[in-house]
Amino acid sequence: MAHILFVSDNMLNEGLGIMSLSSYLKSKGHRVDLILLSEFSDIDAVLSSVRAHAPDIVGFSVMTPQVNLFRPVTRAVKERLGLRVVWGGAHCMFMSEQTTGYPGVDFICTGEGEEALLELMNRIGNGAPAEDIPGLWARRSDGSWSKNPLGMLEPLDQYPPPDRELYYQNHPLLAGFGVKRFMTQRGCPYKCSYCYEPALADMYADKGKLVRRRSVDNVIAEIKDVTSRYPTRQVHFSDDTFNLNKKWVLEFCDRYRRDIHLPWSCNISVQIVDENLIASMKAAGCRGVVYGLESGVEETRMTTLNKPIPDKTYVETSRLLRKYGILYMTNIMFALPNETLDHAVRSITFNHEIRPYGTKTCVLKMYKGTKLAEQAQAAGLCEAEGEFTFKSRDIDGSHPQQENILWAGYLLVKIPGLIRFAKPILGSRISRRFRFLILVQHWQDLGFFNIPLRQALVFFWKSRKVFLSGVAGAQEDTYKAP
Ligand code: B12
Ligand code: SF4
Repeated sequence: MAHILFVSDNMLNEGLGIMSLSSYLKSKGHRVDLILLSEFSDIDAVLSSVRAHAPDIVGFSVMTPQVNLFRPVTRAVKERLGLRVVWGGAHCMFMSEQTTGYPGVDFICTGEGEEALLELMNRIGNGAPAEDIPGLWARRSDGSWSKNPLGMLEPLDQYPPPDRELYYQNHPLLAGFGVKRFMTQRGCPYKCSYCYEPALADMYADKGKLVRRRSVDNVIAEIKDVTSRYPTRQVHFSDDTFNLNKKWVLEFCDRYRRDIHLPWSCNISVQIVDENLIASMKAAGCRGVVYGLESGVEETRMTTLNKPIPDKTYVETSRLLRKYGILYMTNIMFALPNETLDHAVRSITFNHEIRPYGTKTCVLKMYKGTKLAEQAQAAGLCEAEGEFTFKSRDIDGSHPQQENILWAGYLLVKIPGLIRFAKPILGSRISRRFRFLILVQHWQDLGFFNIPLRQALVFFWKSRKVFLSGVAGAQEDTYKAP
C-alpha cells in the first residue's frame, strides 16, 4: 500500500481526473487524500498540511493555466519536505518536454493516468525502482529523464466511477451544489486546429481506440448513485461532444427518461444533429446544450479553425433546438490570427442570427503544440511568444478593442440593438481593471444550469478570490517578441 496526496487549486476546478484516479487507486488498496491551495493563507501553511498528511508522494493534476500556481508549490514540497512529486493532466500530455524543466517534478504522466499511477504506487509500496513504467516519464538520479512510451488505452467500463467523496467530504458547499458533472466518454474524432484533441489522436495512434464510451448501464448507475447521495438539480455532461454516437445517445435517452427524473445539459457538435435526436433528448429531460461557434465568420471556421461547419448548419440546428424548447449557449473566441475588428463584429452579428440563450466570449489562447499555432507561426501571424502560447499578430491594430470583448461581449451578444455601436463600444478605452466585468457572463449560467440565485451568491462569495484572480490576468502568459 502507498499513500498519495493530491494538491489542487480550488473547488471550482473540481477535477474528474483526480476523482477517477482516486477511486481506481483506492479499489486497489492504496490511500488517497486531497488538499486545495485556496484553503491556505500561505505556502508555509500548505507545507504544514502536506507534512501532516505524511504521504509517500504528492500529485498535481495540471491544466496549462495552473502551471504558474503549482510550480512554486512543487519546488517547496521537494526542497523543504523532500517528498516525491508526480504531475499529470492535460498540460503534461501536451507539453511533456517543457514539464521536464520544472524543478521538483520527479514523474510526469504523459497520457491517461489510471494504469501508470497504479503501477507507480505499487512500486512505491514495494520499494521497487520506477524508471520504466509505460506512460510515465521518470527523472533519474543524475537529472536525466527516462521517457517511457505511452501504455495502451483501456475500455472505460473497467474503471470504478469517480470518487466524489474525495472533494465532497471536506467541501459541503460543493457537495450541495445543484449541478453535478459527469463524463461518459474520452477522446474526440474532430480536428479543430485550436484544440488539443487532434494531438492526442496522434500521440495514441497505435495504442488502441481513443474515442471510447462507457456503457449506458454504467453511466446510469453512476448518475443514480450520485444523485441519491448528493442534492442535484441538474446533471451536466462535460464530454467534449455528447452527441457523437447517435445510437448510444438514443439508448441513453430512453434509459435516462425512465430512471432519472432530472433536467440535464451537455456539449454538442451541431453538424451531427437531426430532429429525431433532438426530440429524444427533449423527451429525456434535456434542458440545454452548449456548442462551439468559435467564429461567426464561416470562412474563418473553414480555414483558420479547421471546423468545417457551414453557417446554414448552425442556423438549422438552432432552429430545431428552439422548436423543441431546448436552451442553447454558444462559445465564441476573439483575436484569432488574421481576424480584424470587422470579423469580430460579424461574429457577434451571426451569433445574434442564431438566437442563443446565452454566449460565452473569450480571447483565443493559442497553445503551443496545436495545429493553429503551427499554421500561424508558418504564416507569420504570431507577434509574440510566451512560455505556453503564441499571441496572434494584430493585423489591423484592433486587438485592444477585441480584448474589450471580455467586458463588453456580454452586452453586445445580449442586446442586438447595440451591434451598430459595436465598434465605438469596443474601441472605448476601458481600463483592464474592469475586466472583472466578464463575470456578468456567469449570470447566464443561473438559468441554463437551473441554479437558485441564493446558492449562486453563496458559491460566488466563498470563491470570490478565485474568480477574481482568474479574470484579473493572474494566469496569463508573459510574452516576448520573437
Ligand atoms: C471539464 C473540463 C473543465 C472543467 C473542470 C476542470 C478539471 N479540473 O477537471 C472547468 C470548467 C473548470 C475547466 C476549465 C478550464 N479548462 Co478545461 N476541460 C475540461 C474537459 C472538457 C474535461 C476534463 C475531464 O474531466 N476529463 C476527464 C478526466 C478523466 O481526464 P483528465 O482530467 O485528462 O485526467 C486524466 C489524465 O489527464 C491523467 N491525469 C490527470 N491528472 C493527473 C494527475 C496525476 C498525478 C496523474 C499521474 C495523472 C493525471 O489521468 C486522468 C485519468 O486518465 C477537458 C477536455 C477533455 N476532454 O479532457 C478540458 C480541458 C482540460 N480544459 C482546457 C482548458 C484550456 C481550460 C481552461 C483554460 C479554459 C478557459 N479558457 O478558461 C479552463 C482553466 C481553468 C483554470 N483556472 O485553470 C484544456 C486544457 C489544455 C491544457 N493545455 O491544459 C482541455 C484539455 C480542453 C482542450 N481540448 O483544449 N475545464
Ligand atoms: S470538437 Fe471540441 S473537443 Fe473535438 S476537436 Fe473540436 S474543439 Fe476539440
